[in-house]
Amino acid sequence: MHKILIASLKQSNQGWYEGFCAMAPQVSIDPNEIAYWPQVKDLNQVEYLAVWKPPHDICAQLPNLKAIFNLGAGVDHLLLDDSLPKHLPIVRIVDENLTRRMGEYILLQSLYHLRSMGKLRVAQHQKIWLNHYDPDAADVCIGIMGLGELGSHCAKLLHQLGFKTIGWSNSAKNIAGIDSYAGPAELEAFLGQTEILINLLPHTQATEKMVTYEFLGKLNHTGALGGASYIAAGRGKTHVEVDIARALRDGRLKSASMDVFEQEPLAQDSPLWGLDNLVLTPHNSATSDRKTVSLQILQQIANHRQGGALKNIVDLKRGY
Ligand code: NDP
Ligand code: OXD
Repeated sequence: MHKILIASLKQSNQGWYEGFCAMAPQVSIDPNEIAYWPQVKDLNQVEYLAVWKPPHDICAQLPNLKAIFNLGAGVDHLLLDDSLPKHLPIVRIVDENLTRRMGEYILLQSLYHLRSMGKLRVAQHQKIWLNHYDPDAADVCIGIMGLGELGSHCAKLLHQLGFKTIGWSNSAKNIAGIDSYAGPAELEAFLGQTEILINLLPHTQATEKMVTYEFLGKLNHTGALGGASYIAAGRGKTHVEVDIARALRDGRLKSASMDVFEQEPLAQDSPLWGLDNLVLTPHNSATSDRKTVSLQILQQIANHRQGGALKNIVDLKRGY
């Protein structure tokens, strides 16, 4: 009987199913218990659902569901679905592999902007030997919005690399070497120092369209970097793309890296594609690893079946 159902985007549904089946024996779960949408025999038997952007209303068809597992870290796509049952636990991914990948992306992009790689690439195309001096990382302030699982890991890496590193979140944090700012009251003080702004916020009502042209105007534009840079890897709906394009054109932003967009895939006619001072990546800064994520979810299911508590449950009131 199918007790565990996977419902992901069409292109990854079967891949996740294969990942789950391969990992199941490690936690003594019979792979025959696993199915992927819509190839499931009896919807009444399903107890655990693993999803990424599932078909709308799927939960209404599963009367004996005990828990929903999100196949990624961000749950905005799920919480926006008003058919989602509010009484069931929703579990998100907190995974070392995913955290490490995000760390790689943020380091790569931070160094790209510190070392003026965009400018040097343009010079290379024009065969110009550009005499250029970059500032010391210790003189450049990086500010991370969102000091959760991903943001706090990135903050530690950036601090180790020598950047002056600060962070902003809902609640104050105590991370060695990182100055912590919290809540709306401390946002301006945070932005006023920040030269490279990293956005690792979840998409919630409170964060929607937060990063605007005006918001970017509050960054530190006169620091050692000689301007401000923006790196977005949380969610596209937390910023306003036309404002970012405008800021990149008129110099309010010196440069940017964007992995997340208001609509994905990014529309062919978006002005962002053509900007030399923007590094654009297709929402792949930290893709969920099939092996580690499948195993983690199956471990949670095995533990829950024995009466254990689920970990990493989403707080529906906060929305992340
Ligand atoms: P967490 O829930 O661990 O952290 C979220 C952080 O944001 C917390 O520090 C939280 O504050 C802060 N925060 C939330 N709302 C506000 C607000 N209104 N004002 C200030 N701070 C706020 O999430 P993760 O670190 O695991 O992931 C962050 C996001 O990254 C995900 O939600 C997802 O959207 C995105 N993501 C993108 C990926 C990609 O490939 N591009 C891959 C994986 C995730 P506090 O700590 O006080 O609660
Ligand atoms: C996630 C993502 O939230 O891949 O995990 O965006």
